[in-house]
This record gives sequence, structure tokens and C-alpha cells, in this order.
Amino acid sequence: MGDIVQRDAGPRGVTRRGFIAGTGSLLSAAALAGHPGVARAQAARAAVPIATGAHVPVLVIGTGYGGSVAALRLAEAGVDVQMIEMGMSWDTPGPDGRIFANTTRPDYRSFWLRTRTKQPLSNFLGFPLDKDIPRHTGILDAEDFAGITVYQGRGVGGGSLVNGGMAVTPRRENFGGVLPSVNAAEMYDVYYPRANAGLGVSHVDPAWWESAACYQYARVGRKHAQRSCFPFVFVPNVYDWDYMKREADGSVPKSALEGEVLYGNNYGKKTLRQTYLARAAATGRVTVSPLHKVTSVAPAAGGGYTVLIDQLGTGGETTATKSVTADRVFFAAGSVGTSKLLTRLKATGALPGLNQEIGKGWGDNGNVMCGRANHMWDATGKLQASMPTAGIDNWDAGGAFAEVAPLPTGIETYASFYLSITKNPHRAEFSWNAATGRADLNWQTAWKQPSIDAAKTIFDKINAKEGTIYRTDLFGAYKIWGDHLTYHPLGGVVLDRATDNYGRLHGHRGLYVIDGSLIPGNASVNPFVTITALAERNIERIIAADL
Ligand code: FAE
Repeated sequence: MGDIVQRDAGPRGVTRRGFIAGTGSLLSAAALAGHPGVARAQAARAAVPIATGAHVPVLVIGTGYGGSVAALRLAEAGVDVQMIEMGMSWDTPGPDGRIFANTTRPDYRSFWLRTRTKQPLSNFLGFPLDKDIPRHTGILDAEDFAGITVYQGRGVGGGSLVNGGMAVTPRRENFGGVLPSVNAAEMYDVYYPRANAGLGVSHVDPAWWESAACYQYARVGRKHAQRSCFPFVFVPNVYDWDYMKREADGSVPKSALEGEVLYGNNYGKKTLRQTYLARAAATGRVTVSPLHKVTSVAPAAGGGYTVLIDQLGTGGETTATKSVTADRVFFAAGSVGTSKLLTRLKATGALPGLNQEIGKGWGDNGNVMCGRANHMWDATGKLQASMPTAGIDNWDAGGAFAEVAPLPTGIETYASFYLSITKNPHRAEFSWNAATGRADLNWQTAWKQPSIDAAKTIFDKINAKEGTIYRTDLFGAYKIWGDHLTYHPLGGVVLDRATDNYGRLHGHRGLYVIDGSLIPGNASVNPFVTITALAERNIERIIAADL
């Protein structure tokens, strides 16, 4: 595998036209990556969703980071792969000619099966921001559990469709605390570099950043961090920086500079559709069935597994129920999706061999948000690029890594805004609730307190130094902390506990987990590079040993 990986990987593997065509279809990306005839054949294949009664060698549940890595590497190894994705394909423009809705103007495309938006920032200057929208299989799921709302991407590309693109490799000295059973030397020598290349990760041009109007908010963030003696670090991103420069000079349609992020980027961002999934499609061996949701996996009489799938309409209704068989199944439905599915399959006896670790070890990556009110001389700019570039690293001293986040409202807010990733020790567990027919998560609201305490080690000090205060208008009336949510669900099917040290589920041969549910609750930084690198490590071993 090594050769192919090294030659094809990296941002240059995807053409500029691919980005400008933007978030266009996976198939158009494939057309750019390969011969037009091959692309036509792939288009024909991928346009047809999986049929009931089909038998496939490998079925991958979900098209996020873990699923995309698995599909690409299996296809390169000569294996045909069927990917099942509950969200939409996101390749067709809406009535405004754009595929995705703007962050400031949410519409039917924005939320997964909600009739009212549930924006992470619910209020501004005392006014509630949420509004009614038509119920639709939109792109951002705000999934409510008793003590926490978990934000997730829905559609072909998973979380890569909605995230901020911050592509952070944890500091090596912190890795032992993230994945204790994994050889760090291998990860930092082989799999992190492979993941960063495959995702198209790069740094912003520092000279441009110093003068760009759209990063004034980040420069204010740096000034305040450094005046309080905190380490301020630049972090890479998957956004195409050349494209952003051209947004700034007005020569291309705007995306990051128009605040696009939460409901998708119409241009500029290298999601999985432009990277791993485009390369997977170009092999001609990978088929994707969007608006298909896996509901059951159980051993089949003749070997392999019977997989039950609901085909969905855009109102969320089931339009068909399908039964297929697969020799091997990869669970890549994300930390929440995979944990919920396996918790149910264990409890209902569909997969009786699963062990007691299923559903355990779930964490929120210590996410907590806050804003600070600056003085008038510290304007943060009415133009703010939606892609973060930097953070305050107080992990060793105070247990927090705080991303300097944009607040792209289009007006001057004099606010500095932060998403902190903190060392929060609490771990929750999924359990099956037979009465409601749902998997519950026992996260407690009060468990965010260690995260707030860790974030305060940074922001109390900055406020004291600058003579500033916390904003109290962003998350409700007089509420300082955005402590009701996470963007970074991790764990639930932890590596080397619920699975072996490579993601093979205990008790059932041919079942694998390859997503964020393997990481026990905290990655010390934003997680998708670690999810991708771990998937690269695990799939290499699985292909070599099992196939
Ligand atoms: P994920 O990407 O969630 O993919 C799972 C896929 O499975 C989804 O497409 C689901 O629709 C699909 N699925 C679920 N259940 C089923 C089913 N039963 N049948 C069929 N399909 C199913 O999983 N991380 C960073 O590192 N940097 C950032 O800047 C960043 N910003 C973020 C901003 C937001 C608003 C959000 C929501 C997340 C952000 N994240 C960020 C987190 C990151 O996107 C997340 O950790 C990864 O996407 C998780 O990858 P997985 O492969 O585990």
C-alpha cells in the first residue's frame, strides 16, 4: 500500500478546479481525478443505491473520516466496498443556486429533521437567534441527550461537511494520555503524516495572516494571550488558503469570508468529498448509498452478516426497507452513531458476543465555549474568516487548549470568542432503554464544571490583565458558559477494550469499528486528524492480516 499512498496523497492530489467546483458531487470530483470514461462508469454505479438482497464483500456504515479511510484503502487493496450513509449526498444546488445554506440564514438545508433551528450560539445582545424551518434531512444534527446536545454532520462526508477544518495533531507528549495502547512512534512517524497528507492539511501564510482584515479577531486573540503569558500556537486547517486570499481580493465567490461553515461551505474547504472520498470513487470500487440508514447487523445463516437498512425520504420517512448481506461490516457511524447501534444490537441479542465495554468510555472532548467583551480599542472586525487558525495552549498548566474562534456576524461585536478543549475526567455510558426504544446517554450537566474551571485558568487571567469581562448574552440571558453541548463526541466503543487494539470487535469475526468511538473521550485537541490517523493505522493492519 505504501507506494500508492505516498504518491497520491497530499493537497496536490486534488486539482484547483475540484475545489472551485467546490462541494460539488463526489462524482464530479472523481471525474477530475480520473479518466472521463471511468468517471462515467462510476457515476452509473454510484447513482444506483444498494438493492435489497444484495451481497457485498464489505459494507461500511457512515461516510465520515473513519469510513472514508476504510473505503479508500480497502478499494486500493482490490476490495469492492458499499458505503451506507443516512444523510444526503449534497451534490444538488437549492433554489438559490447554492448547495449549502449560509450560517446567518439557516433554512431547510441546515438541520437534521428539526422544525426549529438549534444554533450553538442561541442568543445575541439579548435576542434569541433560533427560527422555524421546514423539517428536512439537513446537514447539521443537534442530537439531544438528557444532559448534553451533540452536534454532528449528516451527509456524504460526515463531520467534514460542517466542521471548522482545524486539523490538529496532538502534541506528542500528550499522546499517551489519548490512546495509551497505541505505539506513539508509529503514529508520529507514519500515520499522522499519512493522515495530514490525505486530508490536504496546510498552514495559513503567516505574512498574509498578519495583515488580512478577516483575521483581525485572531490577532486580537493573540495579543491578549501573549500579554497574559500564554503560549499562542498556529494550527493548520484543510481550507484552501489560496482560495481564501482570492475571496479577500474579490476575484472568486466567497465562502469562509461570507461566514460559511456550520451548514456547509460552498467553496474553498477540502472536505472528505474532495480528498479521501474522491480518491475512493476514482478506484471504481466504491459505491455510496445516501439517505440509507443501517438499523441492524446480525450474523447471517450462511456466514457473514445480515444488514437491515431503511431508505429515507427527505422528510425523514422510511420509503423502503432493505436486507443485504456482507462478509465484513465496518462501523463508521461516528462516536454517537456507532455507540448507539452497538448498544442496541448487544442489548437486543442481535450481536450477543459483544463484550461489556460496549457503550462505555464516552466523552465530550472537554468542549466548552465562552466570549469576552473587549474594549473599543480592541475591535475584532466585522469581516471574520470562519476558519480558525490559532489557539491558546494551556494544556500542561491548566488543562485547556482554547481555539480562537470566529464570530462571523457581519457587524463589529468587540467580542473575542473561544472554543476550549479541556481535560475533563468524566466519562458517560450509553444504555438501551427498551421502553422508549432508544439508547440513552447518562452524561450529567454538572460534569462540565471541570471544563469551565480549566477554561477559567486562561480567561480569568486574560480578563484581569485586560480589564475586560465575559459576555453573558451568547448562550441565553446572563449565561457565560456554552456548557450544554459538544462538537467533538468521542468514545463509546473504546480501542483495546470493546475491540482489540486494531478495532476488531470482540465476539464476532468480521466486524470492525473505525471511527471516533474508538478514542476514549478526549483527544487533547480537535479530533479529526487523530481519528483519520488511527483509521489509517488500523486499516493497514486489517488489510494485511484479515483479507
Ligand atoms: P462522522 O464524521 O460523524 O461520520 C459518521 C457518519 O455516519 C455521518 O455522516 C452520519 O450521518 C453517518 N451515520 C450515522 N449513523 C448511521 C447509520 N445508522 N446508518 C448510516 N449512516 C449513519 O464520524 N474536528 C476537528 O478536528 N476540527 C474542527 O475544526 C472541528 N470542527 C467541528 C465543528 C462542528 C460544527 C462539528 C459538528 C464538528 C467539528 N469537529 C471538528 C469534529 C469532527 O467533525 C468529528 O470529530 C468527526 O467528523 C468524527 O469523525 P467520524 O469518522 O468518527
